[in-house]
Amino acid sequence: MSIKPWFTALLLSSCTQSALAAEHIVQMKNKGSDGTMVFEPAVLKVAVGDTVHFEPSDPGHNAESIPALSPAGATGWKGEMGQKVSITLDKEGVYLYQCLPHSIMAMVGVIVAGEASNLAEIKANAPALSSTFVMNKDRLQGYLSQVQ
Ligand SMILES: [Cu+2]
Repeated sequence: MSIKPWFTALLLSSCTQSALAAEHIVQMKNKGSDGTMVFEPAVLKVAVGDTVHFEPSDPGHNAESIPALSPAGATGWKGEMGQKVSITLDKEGVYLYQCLPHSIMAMVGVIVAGEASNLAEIKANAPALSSTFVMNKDRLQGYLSQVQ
C-alpha cells in the first residue's frame, strides 16, 4: 500500500512547521531589571506559530491576554494564579497581556508575533490601560517604544 501524495505533503508541511516553531520563556517575577512585579523579558519578539511559556518564578502571579489589546481574531489565554501557562501565537501582530492582581502596578508585557502590523492601533488604545496604573505609569509606554 502506497502513501498518498497529499498525505506526504501534509506530513512534510507539518514537520517543517514544527521544526521552525520556537519556544520562549517569560518569567513572572516579584522583582526584575524593570523594577517590581514584572514579566521578564517584558517585550518579546517571536514568529507566528511560536510558543511562549509563562513561568511562575515567584508565586502569586498569572498571565492573561488582553483581548482589546491583541490582534483581531487572535486566540487569547488566561493562566491560573501561580501556574505555568503556555500559549501558541496564531495571529500576526502585537499582544498585550497582564498579571490580573498586579495590573494596577503595571505588571504587563508585550509580545510581537511576526510583523507589528497592529502597532498603531495598540499604541492608540494602550493609554487607557496605562491610566489604570497606580505606579510605573510609564512602563507600558516604554515597552511599546521598543517595538518597531
Ligand atoms: Cu503579578
